[in-house]
Amino acid sequence: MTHIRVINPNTALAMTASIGRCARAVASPSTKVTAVSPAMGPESIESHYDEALAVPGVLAEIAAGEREGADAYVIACFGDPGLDAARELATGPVIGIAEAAMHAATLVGRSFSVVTTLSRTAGRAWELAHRYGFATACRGVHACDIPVLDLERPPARKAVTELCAAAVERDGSDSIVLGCAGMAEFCAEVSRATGVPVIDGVGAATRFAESLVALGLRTSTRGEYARPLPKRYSGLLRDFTI
Ligand code: 2AL
Repeated sequence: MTHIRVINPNTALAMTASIGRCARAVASPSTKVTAVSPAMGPESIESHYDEALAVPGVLAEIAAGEREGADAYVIACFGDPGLDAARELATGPVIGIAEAAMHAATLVGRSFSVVTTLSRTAGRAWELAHRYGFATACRGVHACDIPVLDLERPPARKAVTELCAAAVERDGSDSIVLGCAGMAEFCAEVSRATGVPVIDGVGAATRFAESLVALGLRTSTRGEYARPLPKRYSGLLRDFTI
């Protein structure tokens, strides 16, 4: 059995449960999905400050997964917080949902639009599109200006769906990438409303993680992603000493 640890980098437990449902809905029957969130960190991630302070909790969850023998990890926040550091720590593959969604989008069309939460998160989405090599394919990043934790409230689903439909028209794009793990459960509805492929990064990352495990592929330890050098960590970070 393949064990995938899906890490919600924020501490909102209702969102972790929703992320777990979305990952399990697409995972194969022989995959065990464990959805977790860190014991410390921000309740939602919608600034660079939130993102930076979410990373220690994400790394603690990777360390816990290593102790439990997880085969692969998903980082289920659209900023892909701590992805490089997690790869240095984990034995198995680690996939971020933004990276998974953007890769999936470019396998089913030439272009995509991202629909995100607050306007201030658009810069990070563009930064990741550039980093992953998809800046040309990404035709627009659109903010619904609904905070992450308000996505659970009923009006959010309609607002996000309408914005996705408008984004496809405005950008002339082939697909939609949902720019927050809290939107994962909107995927089917947005697909119906827009008529284009809609990519929820949680599902895409879960399936990519499974595929890499099935292919026997792990993060290369040859260069940059080698295990971090042992050294002393002090103060609040003392438990992170390797
Ligand atoms: C996110 C996300 O996926 N989780 C979170 O807390 N914030 N992304 C976003 N664009 O706000």
